[in-house]
Amino acid sequence: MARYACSDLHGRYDLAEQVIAHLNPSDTLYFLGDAIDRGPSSWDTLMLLLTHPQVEFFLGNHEDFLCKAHHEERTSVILDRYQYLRSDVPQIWFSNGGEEMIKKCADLRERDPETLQLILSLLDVAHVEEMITNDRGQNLHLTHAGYNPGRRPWDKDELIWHRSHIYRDWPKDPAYENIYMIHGHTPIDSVGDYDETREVSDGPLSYCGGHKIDIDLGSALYGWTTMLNLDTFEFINIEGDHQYDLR
Ligand SMILES: [Mn+2]
Repeated sequence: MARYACSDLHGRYDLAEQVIAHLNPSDTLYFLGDAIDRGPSSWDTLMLLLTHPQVEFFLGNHEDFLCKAHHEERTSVILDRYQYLRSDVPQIWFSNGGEEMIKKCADLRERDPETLQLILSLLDVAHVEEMITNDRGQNLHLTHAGYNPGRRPWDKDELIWHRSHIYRDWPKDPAYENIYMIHGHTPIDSVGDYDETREVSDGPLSYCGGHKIDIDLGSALYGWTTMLNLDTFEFINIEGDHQYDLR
């Protein structure tokens, strides 16, 4: 019974299929969000991961676009903080690779509103954060964006959007010694501790004194993903079928 984490597949159905194929029947995959946008097959990737019985689905900031575009919060507090104050959610979503899903949702609203409603209700109950204890007794905190545990409480928007924690040190308080943060959201080559001699294909990036592990390999752009074994911290890297020219 293995437990894996994977994140930010961003429309790479070729990678999502391979990830699922690596699961034995008793394994669990914690998918830490951003199934959609940027890559070529957002809808298929979302459906596979959101409905698969072995997948625990976490909300990413791109799924948050989808939810907010269909709820009343078409301009939100967190988006304001990111200086999108004068744009509404669908505009921001479009400029962040959301074209396929915006069209798909418009089409569903017209022809198959039940399916759209089903997706929205599954995303409503998706995880935002989970703490699990692994076989080594380490407490692993799983979220899309990660955070520093020194200053709780974090709200839902921060847990799926926040980035500045990446540049902060892990708190010295012994209460946090046995906590490890597993997150996606920020591609590993954008993390401050990234070593330029490292390749994306080297896998997850352990940083912040080993307390944080970023598993976002920038799948849409680089065509790689990784499955981090949450008990052993070993990982399986997966290369996509093909590269896409995203320009
Ligand atoms: Mn992402």
